[in-house]
Amino acid sequence: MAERYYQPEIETASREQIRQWQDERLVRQVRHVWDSVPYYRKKMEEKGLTPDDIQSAADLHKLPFLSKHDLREAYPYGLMGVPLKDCVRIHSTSGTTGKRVVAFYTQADIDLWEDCCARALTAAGATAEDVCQVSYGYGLFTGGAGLNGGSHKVGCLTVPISSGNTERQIMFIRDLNATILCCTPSYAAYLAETMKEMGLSPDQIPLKAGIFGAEAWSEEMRRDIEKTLGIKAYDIYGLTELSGPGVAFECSAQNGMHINEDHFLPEIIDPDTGEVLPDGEQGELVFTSLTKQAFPLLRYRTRDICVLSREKCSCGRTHVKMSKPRGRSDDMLIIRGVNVFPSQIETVLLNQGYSANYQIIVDRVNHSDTLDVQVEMTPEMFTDNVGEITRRQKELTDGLRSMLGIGAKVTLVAPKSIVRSEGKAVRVIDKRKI
Ligand code: DLL
Repeated sequence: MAERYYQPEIETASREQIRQWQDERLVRQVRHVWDSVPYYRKKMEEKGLTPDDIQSAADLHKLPFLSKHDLREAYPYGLMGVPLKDCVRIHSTSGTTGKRVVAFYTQADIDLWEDCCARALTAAGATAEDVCQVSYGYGLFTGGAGLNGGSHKVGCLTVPISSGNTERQIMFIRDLNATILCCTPSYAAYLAETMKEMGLSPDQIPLKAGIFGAEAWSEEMRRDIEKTLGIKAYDIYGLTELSGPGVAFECSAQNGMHINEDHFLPEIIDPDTGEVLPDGEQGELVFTSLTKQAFPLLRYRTRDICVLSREKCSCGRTHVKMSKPRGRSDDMLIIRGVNVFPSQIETVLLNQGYSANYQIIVDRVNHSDTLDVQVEMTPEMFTDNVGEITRRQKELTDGLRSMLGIGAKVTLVAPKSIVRSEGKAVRVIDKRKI
């Protein structure tokens, strides 16, 4: 059997050991930030804190939060923890919700990031014998670079194809016998749809596992992709501000993602009050990076809403698990006063046999919010029988009403009429903000 990258001394360490690493690393990191990041030092001073107030992870709650707002205010160099000459790379977010976030890396930061990605690949079964096709975008986005580095560390033959050019993607998967596919779940669904149309059955597709993340996706979508491609589909989570993919990853249990707690210390807070919530309660995920040098964020509010669980995992790993984010608190739509997460809508659609090709359009007409959901019919259900379409639309409207508690206008559209995504899918158009 091929050698695995697995690091049981870290990944299955006792809780006491993990806590000890966190205590030591937090104390060191707070001192590092105090000495080298005036922006954060000022925030600590405003709260009357010095590094001496942080003796262990139990003192974490005393520290001030950092938010996206701080990152924008400090843009581009204000949160750096080392001189520019010690940095070797930047990555950046797409900036769709405002100014871009630019994150800096030393070589040590890159190494630890790639190590986290290698753990994720290993948990999905990758060894040096695998061919790993990295179809996340390369460039400023962290997906391509992160999984590329992780794949190298595992020793896979890495195919750095980036996203797009679907025909070429499929050609390489088949010609090079790619066994691991890394891309966004929406792109995986598109690749699966295309291969199905080409008449390829799962046993004609060499892939065995997929590492899909960077956007929210449902269990129903996982089942669809797994079935069409004949693979196991694993979730991976991360964000540019903390390095990129690999902050957390799924294991064979496929029910939650182990957070790499030796590098990232998680908390769940009430997004309205900032109060720390106990494990098992849903709230906003906050991370403290314990080991990063160039961009050492303390108590960074991710806006992602999820639950932490410390139940024993069948894979043997002891690091805490986060649930799939159920959406971002800033993705949450408030429609006629009701909180609506796009993932709830997706669940209804997939449960009724539709694909994840849909678009949610929110508008305000005569001072009242409107919710329109455009859904593609699958080729199998496609019909021009008006009675049948009306029946289906009503079925979906009823399903959405019982899930969301509000009415939505559903329009069924022809297969292939909604634009496919090669990276993160844009599924919500909120015209109220325009
Ligand atoms: O999306 C990093 C990444 C690349 C993760 C490839 C996984 C795979 P950003 O572009 O900075 O970084 O976006 C980060 O994406 O705060 C979440 O809201 C969302 N996100 C990331 N992974 C998941 C996931 C990358 N598995 C933001 N499920 C995060 C749901 C996710 N949402």
